[in-house]
Amino acid sequence: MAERITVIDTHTGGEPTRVIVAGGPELGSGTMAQRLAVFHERFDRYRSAVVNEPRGSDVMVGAILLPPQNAERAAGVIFFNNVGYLGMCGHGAIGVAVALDHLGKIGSGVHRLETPVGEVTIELEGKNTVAIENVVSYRIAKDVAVDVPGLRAYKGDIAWGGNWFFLVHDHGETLAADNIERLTDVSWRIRQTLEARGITGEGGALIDHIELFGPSGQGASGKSFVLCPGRAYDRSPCGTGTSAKLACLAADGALREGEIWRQESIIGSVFEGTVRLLNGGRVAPRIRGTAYVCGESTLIIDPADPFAWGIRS
Ligand code: PYC
Repeated sequence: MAERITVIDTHTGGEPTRVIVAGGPELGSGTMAQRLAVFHERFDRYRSAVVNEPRGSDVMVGAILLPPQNAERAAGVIFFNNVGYLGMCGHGAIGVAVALDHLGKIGSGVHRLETPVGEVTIELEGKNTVAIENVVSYRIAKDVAVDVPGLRAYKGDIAWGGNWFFLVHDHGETLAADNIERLTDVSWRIRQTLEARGITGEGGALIDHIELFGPSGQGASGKSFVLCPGRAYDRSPCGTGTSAKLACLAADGALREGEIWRQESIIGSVFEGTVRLLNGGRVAPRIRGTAYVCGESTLIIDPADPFAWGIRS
């Protein structure tokens, strides 16, 4: 018999989030980190069915809504993409907030979500405007040199914003929408070299997001190109990437508490970020963006369909 999965599609600054609201796998009652492990080990085909072709694409990020451990929280959520799972996802959390409002499950005001890397706050400020307070973010290394074969030497900062990022400023590339193929190639080769050289996040964690920075053409504080783990670029300014950037700015003394940093994406969408300064050079980042519901549908997984569980490369 065919399986049916109900989803709501949203996009946040152009970056899609497909939210599973019913019909997803049964992941138990553990923490979101424990449920992520169950998802990965026993039900990974659902991840592929929801975000990969023929129903999705490399750029699609998925989110599964789950009963929270703490009944006072709005929901638990696990984010995933074309190649695996994300600790947190900023644009995705903004999309989830708008989807929860669309479902009538939350109203305006402050709510909390449980994620595999900790709780985050979502504040629904209007029908489409959401501010999230992300997990505590921090930089662990500044100006790490990496010599990329066939390209050149780069220096980047390693920072956590809910995922691990390598943030590069002096790259010599043009941050423009008509240069995305080149930006993808450069970022991917930087990522591969980091991995080959054993340059990691804390505890040997893979650095799977690369951010190239440059000046904004539309009056924002800066512009970025963000390459995600599955080689798709983020259409939004990337919530966890902006959090990592805010942590670096604060560590350099270049951002005061409450000062607004406007981060422009490679397609021109903008997030506003601020920080609360914490002990040990860490920050609590707050990211504001807008998301829209753009679809409501039922995915059908027909066992007779040879690509029922998605095209997995
Ligand atoms: O907004 O944090 C984010 C994100 C991560 C990957 C894609 N978007």
